[in-house]
Amino acid sequence: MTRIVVLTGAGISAESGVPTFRGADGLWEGHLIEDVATPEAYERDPDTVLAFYDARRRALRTVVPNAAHLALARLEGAIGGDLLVVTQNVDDLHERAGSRNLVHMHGELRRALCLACGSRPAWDEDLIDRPACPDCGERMLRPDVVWFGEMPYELGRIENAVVAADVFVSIGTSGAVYPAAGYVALASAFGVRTVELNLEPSDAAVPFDDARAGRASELVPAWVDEVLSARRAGAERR
Ligand code: BV8
Repeated sequence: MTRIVVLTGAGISAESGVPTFRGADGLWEGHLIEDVATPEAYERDPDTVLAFYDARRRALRTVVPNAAHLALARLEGAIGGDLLVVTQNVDDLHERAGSRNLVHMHGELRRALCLACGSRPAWDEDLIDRPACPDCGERMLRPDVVWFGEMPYELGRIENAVVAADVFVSIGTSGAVYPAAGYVALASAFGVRTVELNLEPSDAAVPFDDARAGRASELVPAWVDEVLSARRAGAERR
């Protein structure tokens, strides 16, 4: 069966109203992402960083998944474990659309990380008031989000899935941030077919076998329909 790894970035959530990082509105509450998404910024000015993430966590309550998130969940419903979605996004729109085979390589807005005990509790409230960790009681919670210079989550699992896939699909990402931006080159080196569904061609490390320009809410459902009809045709031939 065709094993598919999908990598998503901010562009898949753009039509849900979640601003991207490097588009025209690429500032977050007036900040450059590289200036606030770092451990140094948190050390230097924790309140600014905590307020930045509190605002983004609260904003999640005002947005809903779009047709692209729903199409990926529909694909998982049809092919189950043959699909893995790896997202760079820290929003919860893939989960709310129904995706379960999902890796948040850059963490999640709706989770906190305790600097005292290391626990990662689900979290929906503000962190600016230094609430107590539900596990150890210490007041040292930060957003469970991977900042620049920090190690992303589940890299081994992701790389193993990419090299073993039949198709690697990159959706809504500028290919600006590593190691995520390197996955297309890894896939290509292992003979995996590569597809890009993006508003405009990204400055990818290597060219995609199939690059389609357009909005995710249109490109992704159409691509999922193609995959499912090809599987049906294949099943009928057997
Ligand atoms: C690390 C969470 C050590 C925070 C984020 C080489 C190797 C390894 C590391 C590096 C390297 N070179 C440099 C580095 C360091 C650094 C890095 O890559 N820096 C860049 C700036 C050069 N990387 C790191 O620090 C990473 N950690 O390296 O650890 C290591 C070393 C080796 C191996 C392993 C580990 C950690 C990076 C994680 C940072 N955290 N996010 C938060 O969200 O607040 S990054 C943030 O930007 C996002 O999470 C995302 O990952 C990233 C890129 O953003 P995109 O998702 O692509 O969004 P963007 O706005 O850029 O683009 C949107 C795209 O969508 C556009 O193309 C647009 O055209 C398109 N679009 C828009 N609308 C639509 C659309 N497409 C379709 N439909 C639409 N409607």
